[in-house]
Amino acid sequence: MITEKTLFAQHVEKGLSAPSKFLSSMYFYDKKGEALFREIMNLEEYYLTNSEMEILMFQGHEIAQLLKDEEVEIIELGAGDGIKTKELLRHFDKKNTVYRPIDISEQAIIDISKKMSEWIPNLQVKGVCGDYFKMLDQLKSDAKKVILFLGSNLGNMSDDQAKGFIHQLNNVMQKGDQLMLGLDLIKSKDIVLPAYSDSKGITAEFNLNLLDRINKELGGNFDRTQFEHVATYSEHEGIAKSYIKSKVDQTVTIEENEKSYHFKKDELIHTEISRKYDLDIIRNIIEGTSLHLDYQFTDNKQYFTDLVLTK
Ligand code: AVI
Repeated sequence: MITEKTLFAQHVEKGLSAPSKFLSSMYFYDKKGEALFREIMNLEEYYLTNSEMEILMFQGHEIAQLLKDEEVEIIELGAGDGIKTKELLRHFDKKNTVYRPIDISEQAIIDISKKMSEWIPNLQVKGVCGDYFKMLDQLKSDAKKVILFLGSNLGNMSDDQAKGFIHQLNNVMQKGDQLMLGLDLIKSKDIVLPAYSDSKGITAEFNLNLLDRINKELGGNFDRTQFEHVATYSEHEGIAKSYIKSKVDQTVTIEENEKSYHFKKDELIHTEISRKYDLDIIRNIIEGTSLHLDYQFTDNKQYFTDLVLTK
């Protein structure tokens, strides 16, 4: 059987042997990475959280009216801490609404289920642990489905990956089901860049934690003082990218792969993309699905958007 560890080791081998080195941001989220991401979400410079919170706090009632039905199943992909979702869920009739957070982390499901039940008593909370699509496929019920994918999580995919993801969602949705997407909007560099290279260095820690993870789980010997976090943002493309840069010429060994990897001075390992959107990009991504873009909500500063799409 292929274990998580083997998959991680294979990914690291592929990424560090490539002519332009890369590692996937998917591997940011071990326990430490999750805690660092929670810290990032609380940073003033990471405007995404407050912007989406503002939309859900002040327009949550209106959004809920568009999503309500006799019976609704609200399925949240990668629910996080639930603080923003709570602002939407509080407008639903508790008797005929089921809230189903889906996450690959069992602990995340336990935590969010407990918190949401405390915040909104009587809400039926039925968390599911596992792969999004496997779980969605199994959720057969007559109730209308509303899928939430908030926090600009889509932005960590390339446009091709996002297309594939939205097409897969479309395939598991029935006519009348809805998808609510929270997306960061394209804006100027002076706002986006500090969100990905904050002054306290939390994002740098978050990025470099990947090296610690390789050391811990795969027996690597990365000396993280010899690497640094680099963030870029192209206003023209609307894409922020994170890299880990080697400060010196160096060689790192990874026991699990029985191999050494060489890094030139200033060589970059690409670790994350954080896509920012406009409506044309979204229309391109949903093209070929039967999803209609019905409503768009934005915060006052027009930094962020929550879109409601209906099948
Ligand atoms: C989870 N995701 C939407 C975050 C983002 O903005 O791309 C992850 C993150 N990376 C650096 N800071 C936050």
